[in-house]
Amino acid sequence: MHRCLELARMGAGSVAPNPMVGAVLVYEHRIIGEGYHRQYGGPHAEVNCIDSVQAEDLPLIPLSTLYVSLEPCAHFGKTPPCSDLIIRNKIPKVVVGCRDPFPEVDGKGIEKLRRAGVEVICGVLEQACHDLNRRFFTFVTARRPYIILKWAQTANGCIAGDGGDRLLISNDYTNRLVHQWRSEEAAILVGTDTALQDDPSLTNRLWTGNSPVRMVIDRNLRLPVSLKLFDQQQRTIVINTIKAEEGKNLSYHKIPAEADSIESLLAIAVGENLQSILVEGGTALLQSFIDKGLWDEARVITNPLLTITKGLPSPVLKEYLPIQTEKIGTDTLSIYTKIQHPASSIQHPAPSIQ
Ligand code: AOF
Ligand code: ZN
Repeated sequence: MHRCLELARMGAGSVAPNPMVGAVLVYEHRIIGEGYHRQYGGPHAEVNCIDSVQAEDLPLIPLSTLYVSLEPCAHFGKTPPCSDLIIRNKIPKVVVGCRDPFPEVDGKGIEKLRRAGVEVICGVLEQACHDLNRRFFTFVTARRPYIILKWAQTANGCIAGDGGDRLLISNDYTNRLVHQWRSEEAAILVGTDTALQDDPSLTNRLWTGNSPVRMVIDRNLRLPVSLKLFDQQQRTIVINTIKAEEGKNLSYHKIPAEADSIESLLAIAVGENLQSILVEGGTALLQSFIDKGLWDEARVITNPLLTITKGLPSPVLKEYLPIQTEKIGTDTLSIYTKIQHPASSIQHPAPSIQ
C-alpha cells in the first residue's frame, strides 16, 4: 500500500479534480504489475496496473492480489468500471486503502467485487490514503473546497504594519514554498484590503506547474482595474454585489447584497469545480474562515528575527496546536489541521508533497 501511495502521488498536478490513485499487483511477494491514474479523463490506476504485466506473467494474474489505494470504481464515467475489470481478470483478492465517497461508487465497487466472490480487505493505511486525497474527499463529502489558510507573521505575531503596509516577513526559501503551495491548489483567495494594499499577483512564478484560479472578494467593486489581479494573465473571479460578467480570464460573480461573502464564494468554487482554496489574507478574512469553522489546514510562517512595534495582529487559532513544525532557513513553518488526528496516526504527509 505504501508503494500504491508512492505511485498515486506521481499523478499530482495532472489528475485533479479526480483523485490520485495507485495500484500494485503482487504474486507471492513479487510485484508483477503496477500503475497509477496519470491523467484526468485517462485510464484508472487498476487499468494501467494490469496493462503493465509482462506476457510471461499473465497466467499469474488469477493467482495474485491487487492492492489499490482507493476503492475500485463501479460506474461508467469517462472509463468503464474497474471492479468489472478485476472480475474479468479473475483476480481473487483485493486490498483497498480507503472507500471512495464519490456517490456513484461509495461502497458499490467493494460490494460488486464481493458479490462476484472476490475477497476484499479494506482500510489498509486508511488515514494516509485519505490524507493523500483530502481535497477530493472534502469536496465530495462536504460539498465545499478544501480550505488552506496561510499567513506569515513576525516574532510578535503581526502580519503587516499598522497602516497595513506590505511587510517582507518570509525568507527566500519560504517564499518559494508558498509558490509551490500555489501550484498545488485549484484556487487562491484574498480580500479587498489585501488586494488594494499589497497589489499581489497571486501566481506561481517560483515553482514549476500551474497557477491557481484567482478569487477576490470586492463587494462594492472598489478595486482599481490597474491592479495585477486584473491583468488577465490567469483566470480571476471577482465576487461582488454589483455586476455579473463572464470574460475569458476575468469573471464577475454577482451575489445578493445580504449574502455572506465566504459562503457565496465557496458555492461559486463548487460550481467551478475548484476542489481547494489557498486563503492568503488578510487577517479579517482569515479570521472569518476560522470563526466559521470553515478551514481544514493552516500553514503559518513565523520569522523569529523580526519584531515590529506597531502592527496588524495575525489571526488567532485559539485551541489548536501544530501537528508539524519545521525550520526553513531562519523561519519556522507550523502546520495546523482542524481535525486533529489521534497521536497514533500522525504520519500526516508534508503538505509540500501533496
Ligand atoms: C478507480 N481508480 O484510478 C481512479 C478512480 O470519470 P472517470 O471515469 O475518470 O471517473 C472518475 C471517478 O472515478 C472519480 O470521481 C473517483 O470516484 C473514481 N476514481 N477510481 O477505481 C482510479 N482515479
Ligand atoms: Zn476505476
